[in-house]
Amino acid sequence: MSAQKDLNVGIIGCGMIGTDHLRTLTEAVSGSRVWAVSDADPARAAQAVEQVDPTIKIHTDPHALISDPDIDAVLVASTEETHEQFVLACLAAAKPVLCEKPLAPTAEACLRVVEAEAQVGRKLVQIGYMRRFDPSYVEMKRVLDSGQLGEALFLHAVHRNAGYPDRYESDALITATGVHDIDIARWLLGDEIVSVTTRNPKPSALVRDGFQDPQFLILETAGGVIVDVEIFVNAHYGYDVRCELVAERGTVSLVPPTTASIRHSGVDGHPVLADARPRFAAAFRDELQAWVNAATNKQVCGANAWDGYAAAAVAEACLESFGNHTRTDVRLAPRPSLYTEDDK
Ligand code: ISE
Repeated sequence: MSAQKDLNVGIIGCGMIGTDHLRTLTEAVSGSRVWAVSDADPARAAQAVEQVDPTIKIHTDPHALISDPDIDAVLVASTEETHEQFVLACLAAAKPVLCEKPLAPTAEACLRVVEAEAQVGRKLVQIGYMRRFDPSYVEMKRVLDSGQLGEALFLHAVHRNAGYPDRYESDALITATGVHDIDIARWLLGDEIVSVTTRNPKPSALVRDGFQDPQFLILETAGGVIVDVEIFVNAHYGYDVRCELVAERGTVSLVPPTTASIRHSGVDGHPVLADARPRFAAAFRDELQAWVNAATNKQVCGANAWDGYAAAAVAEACLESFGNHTRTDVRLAPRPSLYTEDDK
């Protein structure tokens, strides 16, 4: 019997995350090969392949990459306003697609993708919520699902970045950053978030006027679990993602990947990582390996299009509450039957 052929992947978007995925797929994932890339800036595409493997083909038109008969699966890492059109084109071509988060900038646009996939009648879309593959979160879910701690009661989450690019507005703390915590809460608890409240402390004096940083979200699930999320994107000292699950008989907390313990100048401590890339290196690698394995069989794993839509709908409710600080219901469209097998 012949060995299975490697999956030929096309990557759209050669910015930081697209180039990281290009490198990880090439160097650390088995069963795939990056066949072609495309970027709105052809020079950036050329630079990315030059750094990793100059034999990779460059498509100037991303739609030509999607329809290239040599491409089996597509990774979308372009700017978020372009995600919808590329994912819809992948669905029309019946090609598995891993789309970076968020699936699209609005819940309405995410829902169009959900509806298109439901029409196709089979799941092809995976969303890059990579925390679902992080060993610490995986262990947290395993312990909760084992039942040994009883039912979940609270989830306390902290999401701090050392610094944030100036081009972003206050909304991005929810739509680009807190959305990871929204997704992980839904996944860990196996429950939909039904209402949200955004409460903001006084902004840090170290950020520009009018930029609300930090922010605080309170999310309530259908099953009555309360999730609180601190988002602070100019925390200065480093990248710090924390999570503690409180259940009836115990708690589980994340242990960030440890490097070395350093004793220096009278202090014994662990260095704080600089950003998401070292912190979630294992998660990114395992996410890509799981996607390649699933896509080889024309399947997906991890967060699906419905998860992408639900996270966006919760984020939108948080933005609504940001304006008035009141408890706001999350309004979800009916879930197509394609996704009901994932119901917990
Ligand atoms: C950023 O927006 C991301 O998407 C990263 O994945 C996340 O880890 C980071 O903290 C966010 O700010």
